[in-house]
Amino acid sequence: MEPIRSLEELKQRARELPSKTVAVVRADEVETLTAVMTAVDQDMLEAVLVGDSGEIAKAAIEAGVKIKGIEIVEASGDADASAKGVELIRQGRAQILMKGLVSSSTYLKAILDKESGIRGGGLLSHVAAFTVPTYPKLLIVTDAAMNIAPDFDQKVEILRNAIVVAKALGIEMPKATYVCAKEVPYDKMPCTLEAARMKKMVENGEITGVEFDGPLALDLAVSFESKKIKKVESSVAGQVDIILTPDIEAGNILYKTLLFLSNAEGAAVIMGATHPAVLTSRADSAESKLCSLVLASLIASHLHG
Ligand code: COD
Repeated sequence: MEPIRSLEELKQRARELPSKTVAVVRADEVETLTAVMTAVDQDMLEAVLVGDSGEIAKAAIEAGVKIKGIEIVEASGDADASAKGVELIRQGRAQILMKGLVSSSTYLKAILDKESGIRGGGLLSHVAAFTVPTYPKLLIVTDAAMNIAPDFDQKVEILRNAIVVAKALGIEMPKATYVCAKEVPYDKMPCTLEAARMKKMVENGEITGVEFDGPLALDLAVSFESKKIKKVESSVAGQVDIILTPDIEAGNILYKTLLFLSNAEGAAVIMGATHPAVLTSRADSAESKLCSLVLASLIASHLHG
């Protein structure tokens, strides 16, 4: 499959995929319902709404969407709704989980629950994909919202989860970097040493399915001009598909900079569980929530057919 180069292309592709079902945790939120019902109306997805049916009906009126015929699973409160949403995935009645008006940590804890959750074998992490007006292809950024201060092994897992997303987007051999403040290993900057160690792991075949260079500063990751000026020899510099950030602050600042200062459009998903889970922020637009849903649907098809 040809690589998907923008979120617009992603939405086109979603219409051609077999329809998946999304379980929406506390669907009584206007932007979430708007996104979900747009996807349903355009035959991209089916939905089960979880929450207080009275509140969901009110939100539907406010959003101006019709939810007649859509299944509602009654739940009261964040923890109950999160648990019931996760249960729908475990029962095979839904293949995508989506966060509505529920706190991120309650939602994530339900996914992670040892007894009743949907953990996969490895680490769960947040992966975002952006269409940026100044960049010619999708830019994947990780981890902006789940792992707070990952250690080195967790960063390797975070990279692996992002590689799965890139493959789902049709990028056969994604180019990835670990962004730091410098492009040479420097013992006073631990991230640069980690990036160099990761590069060795890729060279040794311990991490596969990716072309990796690091450390790279952000300018070198995305700018051929910078690569030329700094005379850096790298097949990755200037054209990365995946940016791994050192911690949640760096990831979140990059994520929000792209969205709020760079006119980017973003989609995001939690990877590493048995099924993809949408974790959007309350500030995200209905359009951004729709893109996240569509990304999750593409990943669900990639993972489970
Ligand atoms: N992947 C797999 N298992 C995990 C992960 C993970 N990313 N994180 C925790 N676990 C497991 C642990 O191994 C343990 O078994 C259990 O879950 C509980 O672990 P704790 O006690 O470290 O985790 P919690 O429950 O206190 O917190 C986990 C959260 C994901 C809720 C926490 O890391 C968090 O709050 N992250 C930030 C979420 C957020 O607020 N994002 C939005 C704003 S950016």
